[in-house]
Amino acid sequence: MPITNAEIAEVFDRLAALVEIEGDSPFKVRAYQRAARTITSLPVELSQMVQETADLRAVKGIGEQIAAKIHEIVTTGQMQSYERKKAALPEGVLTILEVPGIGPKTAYRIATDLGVTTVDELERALADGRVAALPRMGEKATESILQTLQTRGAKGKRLPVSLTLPIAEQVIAALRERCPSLKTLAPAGSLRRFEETVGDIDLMGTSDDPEKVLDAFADLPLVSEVLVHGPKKASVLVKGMQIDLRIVPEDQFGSLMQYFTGSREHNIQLRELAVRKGLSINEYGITHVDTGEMVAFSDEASLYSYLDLQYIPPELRQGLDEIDLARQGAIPHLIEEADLLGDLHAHTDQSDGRDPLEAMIQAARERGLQYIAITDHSRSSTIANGLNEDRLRHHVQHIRELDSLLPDIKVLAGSEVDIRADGTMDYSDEILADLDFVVGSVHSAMEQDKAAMTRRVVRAMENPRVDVIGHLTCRLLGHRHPTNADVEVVLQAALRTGTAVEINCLPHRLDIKDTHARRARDLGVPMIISTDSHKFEDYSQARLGIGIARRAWCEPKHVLNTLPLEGFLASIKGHKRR
Ligand code: DGT
Ligand code: CA
Ligand code: CA
Ligand code: ZN
Repeated sequence: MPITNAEIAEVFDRLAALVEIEGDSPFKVRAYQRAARTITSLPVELSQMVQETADLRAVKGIGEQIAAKIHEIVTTGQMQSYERKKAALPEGVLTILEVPGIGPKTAYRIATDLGVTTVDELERALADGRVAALPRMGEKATESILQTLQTRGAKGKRLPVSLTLPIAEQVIAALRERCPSLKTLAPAGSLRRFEETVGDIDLMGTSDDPEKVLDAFADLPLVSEVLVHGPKKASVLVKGMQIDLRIVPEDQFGSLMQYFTGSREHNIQLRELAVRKGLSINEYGITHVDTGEMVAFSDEASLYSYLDLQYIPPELRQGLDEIDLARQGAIPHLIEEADLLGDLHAHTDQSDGRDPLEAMIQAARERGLQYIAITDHSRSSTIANGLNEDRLRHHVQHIRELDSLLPDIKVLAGSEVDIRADGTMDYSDEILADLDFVVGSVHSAMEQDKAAMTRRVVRAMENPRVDVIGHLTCRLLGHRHPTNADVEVVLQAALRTGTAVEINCLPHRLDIKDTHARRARDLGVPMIISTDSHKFEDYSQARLGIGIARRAWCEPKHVLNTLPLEGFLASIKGHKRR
């Protein structure tokens, strides 16, 4: 049960904070922080290095002392110096430290001077000015912390699904490594339904030895606080997010999963249906009310089938009309990640991406994509290092040269072109005409009123060279509200002009959102799921867009980049470029 690099890094990060609280030398603090960063970006697992008795000091940034600490945590699962410091801390410091914008010393002062131990209390102390009165705080800082607290990332608050998913996966991976007796382990709740924000993470598992699994769960190095620790269930805090874990025997897993996946509304409707059949549902099974006989379900599909329903994918369990449709056998086969054959929005180091063109193409090939569009920023996006006409010409030429050498992938020479405040495009029509693919996006003057913003986007759609509108509402989760564009009017214009609408997969964007995508689907507006990759790892965010599309009841036919290249190009051209 080896400890992962991410977990070791987390401990070093917290150690740095505790050392800072103690007022020890800043040199030490920085050394631990640096160690955490080094460890995070290490390509090999430290546990493996220790096992192979490799010299850790050979790693740049890891010296004698750090190496000894790593050795200790890998071999014993704990770091004594950290555990000692942690045990000596006043209550609440670690919890407060999880809140973004609060440094170690401030967290300590808030806990000791103000006696604040929970996030709720912290929120009050922020609001009534007690925190602002502390040294080095002030009103501006407290206001921004309060704002963060209210939108994201702390106990009792909701976090975007895109940020929650990696936390859940990290915990699942860590627990799996430590618990060979663990069989199934998967998220339920709002995370599984792919709600836009998640209040807490619900994990469901099966094991013959639940207590052992729950003990290991509470002991995970990622865990900053244990809230509940019982025989069947435990709750902990990881990175400020509450995680509940329930473990049952295998033959009950279907019922457990169904119950805790929700949504509440869906479950209420399901229960009403069951009552009409003389049945009652709970987390353990379905009971025949007249005889008292209970049936257990090891998987969800057999539970739905027992109620004469088609299986309902979690993303559709929203308490709308899904149960009626399942009774009629009308639940569609929803789009899946493997259906995506192309990615139509990617940046390189020519604008604000991290990786060179070659690396972006290579990663797309490795993902098995049949086509991609390279869409660097246009000239007006100066902060994003947008390309002027001259640089664009060279870039396009370079893309086409590379493309001609690669028989297994089509690389389209495109651009993400700014839609200017008046709705005109940032390159001339002549230049646009020479591109294979054009994403039109708003990146400036985002505060325009409804009429102006709507007119602006519609005008861009009316340009026959604009294939798709990128991140239509421009929201940044927790940071920026959507623009005032009238989405209904814009979608109608998309339909009329044959312009596609993007589902942007960047974790902080997720734009358009599920309800907009549902409307687009119902109207027949073509959609494209794009990652807007700024580095090659971003291609894997496609699953976030898939989650949105699935919540919008999308099948492959509703999303253009499920088409093979020829079909995709024909469809784009057929829609617009007559
Ligand atoms: P969240 O955590 O606020 O993002 O939303 P959920 O949906 O994950 O809600 P949560 O964590 O409170 O509970 C998970 C699911 O478990 C929920 O969707 C429905 C089910 N559930 C929880 N408590 C109850 C309950 O008291 N009655 C019923 N019928 N279902 C419940
Ligand atoms: Ca939940
Ligand atoms: Ca929960
Ligand atoms: Zn972009």
